[in-house]
Amino acid sequence: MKYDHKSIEKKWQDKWEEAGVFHASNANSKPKYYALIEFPYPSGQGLHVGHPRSYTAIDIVARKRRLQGYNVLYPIGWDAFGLPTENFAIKNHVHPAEVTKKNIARFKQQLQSLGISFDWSREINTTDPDYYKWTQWIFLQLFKHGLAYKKEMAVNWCTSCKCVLANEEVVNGVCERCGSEVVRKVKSQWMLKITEYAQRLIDDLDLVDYPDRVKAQQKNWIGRSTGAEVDFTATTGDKLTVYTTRPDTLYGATYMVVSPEHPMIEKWADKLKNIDEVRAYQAEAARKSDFERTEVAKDKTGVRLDGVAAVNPVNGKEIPIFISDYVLVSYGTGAIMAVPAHDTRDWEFAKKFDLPIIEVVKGGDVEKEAFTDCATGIMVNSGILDGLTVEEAKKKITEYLSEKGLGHPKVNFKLRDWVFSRQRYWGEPIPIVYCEKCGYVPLPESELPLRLPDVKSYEPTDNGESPLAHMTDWVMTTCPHCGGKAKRETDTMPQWAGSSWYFLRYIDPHNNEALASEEALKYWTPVDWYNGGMEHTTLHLLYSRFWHKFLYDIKVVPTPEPYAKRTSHGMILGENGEKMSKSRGNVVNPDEIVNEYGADTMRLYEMFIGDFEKAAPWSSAGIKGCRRFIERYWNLQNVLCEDKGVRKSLEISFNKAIKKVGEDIEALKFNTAIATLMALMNDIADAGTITKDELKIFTVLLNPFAPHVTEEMWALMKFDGAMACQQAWPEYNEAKCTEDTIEIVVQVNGKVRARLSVAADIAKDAAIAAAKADEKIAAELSGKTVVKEVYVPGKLVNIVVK
Ligand code: ANZ
Ligand code: ZN
Repeated sequence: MKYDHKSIEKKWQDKWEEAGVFHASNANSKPKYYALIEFPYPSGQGLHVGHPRSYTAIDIVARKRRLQGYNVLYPIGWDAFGLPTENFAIKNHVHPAEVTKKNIARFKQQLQSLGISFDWSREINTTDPDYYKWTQWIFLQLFKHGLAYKKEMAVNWCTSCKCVLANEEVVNGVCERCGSEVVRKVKSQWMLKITEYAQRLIDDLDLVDYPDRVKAQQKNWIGRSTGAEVDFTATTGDKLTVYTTRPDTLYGATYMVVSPEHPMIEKWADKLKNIDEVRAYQAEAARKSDFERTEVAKDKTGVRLDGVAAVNPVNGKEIPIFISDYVLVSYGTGAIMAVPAHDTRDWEFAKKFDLPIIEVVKGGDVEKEAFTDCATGIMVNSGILDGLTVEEAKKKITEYLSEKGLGHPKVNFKLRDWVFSRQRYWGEPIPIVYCEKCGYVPLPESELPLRLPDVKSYEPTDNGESPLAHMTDWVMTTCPHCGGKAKRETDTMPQWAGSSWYFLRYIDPHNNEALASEEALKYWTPVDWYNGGMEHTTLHLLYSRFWHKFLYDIKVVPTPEPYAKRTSHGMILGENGEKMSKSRGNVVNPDEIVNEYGADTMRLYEMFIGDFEKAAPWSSAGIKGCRRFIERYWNLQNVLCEDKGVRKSLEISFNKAIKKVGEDIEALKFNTAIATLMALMNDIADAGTITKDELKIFTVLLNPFAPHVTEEMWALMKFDGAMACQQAWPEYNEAKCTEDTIEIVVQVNGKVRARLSVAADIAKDAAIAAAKADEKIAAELSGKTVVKEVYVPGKLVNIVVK
């Protein structure tokens, strides 16, 4: 019979759905397993061949877990709010909801054609009012707990998207999405206090299994830094506090710098002789992004505040104060003590403005460059600190300052609060009204969802207001608190809102009373395995950990962390090794691959393409090789023999393959798992025939990778009423996994009772298990209590019983 992927694949997709074999159940005595992939944004381009790399990998894990007897939840949904849809809607004059509906239909059809074992009965959509009701509900809880607040602030403004961006969305000074210039704009914004969770977001990384690079990136982003705050006094009598990580270098401070936005400048305005020059500099700095301002390579600029100076608290020396844009208002105290001998930026600034450079740690040549790498250096020119190591000096000076009331130890974080409002239409309305009498008032929960009204035009306005602001009827409302006139918030939430908690909704997606029932949350959380992109490490992954911790604090979820294990896949590149893109003309259409070669080949190929965690270029030749392998498997039905069981000649091949495929799946080594199956196929070909039992095992091993063809084989062979995906994952015998066997003796209470042939490198547990599985030993042990088990490697097992 010829292998016809088209008829086979559609048939089994329908059968699975009819039988509901991938539906997870919330009332189940089996152990649970929650497998998760980052739900897609249903873009107009349809599915990219990169999507199935992640989905297939976790599908393999999910399918294997089902075969291992778990109740598996592997859900899917749509992260459907966001700019591309809105921009498309503006350009083509269609409602974003219409665009979303169409895009979802296409994505769904494409995903279903791949035979991924999603539980479609739990499909969610972040733009569905029944879903965003709960996104709004969470926002209200944040507001009620003081973690959502409104603030006038300079924000990142994308000149092309006409929209505020979070710090995380600004990459190398440009908009992450469109690559356009990002400028500073002062606007009133909704903010979320993620900074309140900074320490816990670091500490609790110890509770989870994430790749080291992901943990490191999150820690870096949160940026915990320890040092001290030190009070300098200005000649005006005002206190000027700095944050420093190097209090030991205090004697080397030869000038101070305050950020151009520092409030003290206003206070000193009438004392400054060069106030015009200062103002001009402030205006210039306001136009730059933090990225531009803090770039190390950038030429240092600044203006000396003419008319005031500062006094160094430890030696009473008077030093000048500058404003410069390399000091940010939003970090530390917005003011620094500058130590040019030991800080590169200060050194460059001092050279340019001809300021003194005083060496306080010995070991470098501070006339040539700043000596920064001085952890082992000895203090000089430092009064009470002379002769100490840097570490000793840090401790001593901090104690000294604390005693004198001149400073104290201080921890700072780079992490900033999350700018949460967007001046766009296609997002969740923020359920807050503004009343002149009562201020910002939350909508009563009974009024959720606050639906997104229809508007005539989705164009953002140049003055930075959301299109909702034009909807006078919708905007004008009454205050839930005093009943007086009030205005609705017209900004919407960012795209990250819906994805910050979506994995909780899958658990109980049709619940009208709560975001999910307590019972269901208790059963399913945390997510056992979550795979997604590295690009989300400091965005979605961090945001959702923050929301989850908040929900944990208010007792909505039972676990402090949302995801027990996180992994990341590499990108799939074009055949030329470059990123796939329309402009490069190297985009592979998944529909064409599925159509021509079948979903099983596509799946197998994407898993075989290379190291899962690394980028890999597409290869047409590779696709053909995978197709040939599936055809070889299909043709095994022509070489069936009458023998029973696994034949002696293939015993080692099968045991080895079961072991290796199982272990490789757990370690994300899908490519070597497939290579193992290919080697097993070769061994079978050498044997010339296959027994039904051997074919059964091969079929179950291959099933998570190529689910359709294996189902068809199972049915054709009339193996056993149920489907291949409902069988048990095969077991292996450790002793039969390697040709390299040795003989060990098995003793019971010191008497030799059996001799066993086992793998030479057998582990203790496996050796003892093999011993107990032996018939004679089992008989010896029956009815007795094992009190001790000893394994002397390569020699013997002794079991002591009572
Ligand atoms: C004196 C000093 C001497 C410093 C030295 C460094 C080396 P992290 O590790 O990033 O926390 N700083 C403090 N506030 C700043 C701001 N708002 N804008 C720009 N720079 C600021 O770095 C803390 C160090 O960065 C602080 O320690 C301060 O310079 C500077 F040999 O103080 B240091
Ligand atoms: Zn009111």
